[in-house]
Amino acid sequence: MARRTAIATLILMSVFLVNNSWAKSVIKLGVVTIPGSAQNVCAEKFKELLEARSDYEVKIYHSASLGTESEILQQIRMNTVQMGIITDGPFDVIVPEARVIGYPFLFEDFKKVDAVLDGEPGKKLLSTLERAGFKGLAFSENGFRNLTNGKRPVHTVGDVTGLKIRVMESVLHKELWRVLGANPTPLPWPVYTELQQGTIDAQENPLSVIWTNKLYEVQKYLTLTSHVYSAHIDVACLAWFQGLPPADAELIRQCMVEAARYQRAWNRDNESNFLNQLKQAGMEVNEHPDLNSFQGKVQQLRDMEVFQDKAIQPMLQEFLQAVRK
Ligand code: EAX
Repeated sequence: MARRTAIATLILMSVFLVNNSWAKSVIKLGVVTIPGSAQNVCAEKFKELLEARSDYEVKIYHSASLGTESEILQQIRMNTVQMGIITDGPFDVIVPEARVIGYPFLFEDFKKVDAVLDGEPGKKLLSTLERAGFKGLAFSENGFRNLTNGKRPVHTVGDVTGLKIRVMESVLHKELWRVLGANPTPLPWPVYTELQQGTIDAQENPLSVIWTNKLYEVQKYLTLTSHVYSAHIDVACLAWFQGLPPADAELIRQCMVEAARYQRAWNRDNESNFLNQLKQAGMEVNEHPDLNSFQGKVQQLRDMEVFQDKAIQPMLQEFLQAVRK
């Protein structure tokens, strides 16, 4: 009898142990960027928070190990990857409304960004993503994007003429740089090699990206254009998310909201640091370009198809009204 009980206990214990390790659900999370990048700061924080509060294990796939941002988005839709922290640019091919975040010169400063993205307009945009199979959880950020190039100092929009510039795989960004007079080529991230080899002359990204990826080694000139604000949209596969126990889903959402808030503060606290380091690394920086000349040109873009599309107009009007408040 005693033997039987012992065996039964052993079986129970092993079932418990096996179950316990197997029960640990793994969440695959994709980012295209290298450790230390803006996306990764958010991903790491999310992992830390969720793992501390639950049995989930978050596996971060970074440095393009899952492919480009557009490819990660497809994998999230198919639930082969459950979550991603993806720059807003590539979303606009799938959900054109996502383009409104990158409406040129929309946000005056980070305060406006937070008011709009954390407010009703941002919430509406996140739910619009459901149409395409994404659960929009939060916005973390890349930041305001600035132009770098290896050819010449850029002061006015005229200096951009003919520059071969790499843009994100985004309808908006390609059109924007065409209107500004450059010669845009959509390419997935990263683009260090193309810049080094000179197949492209220029690119545009926030200061953190330029610093983290050592673009100062291959680009001499930096112009603080802040032409668009660039968010990351932190998403999950909608079908997967909806299949979770509601308390788990809410915990995941909450952890991502907190991680995003933490990451935005990190980005902002470090901006002037990044700029100083870029100067020290030898970049020639134009901190006060003639932004009026850029704004004058993008006026055309605002009246164009990329923003006039009927699907985009209501969202755009909502964003425009919100920044005026
Ligand atoms: O963070 O493709 C891009 O230019 C993005 O900004 C990229 O995710 C780097």
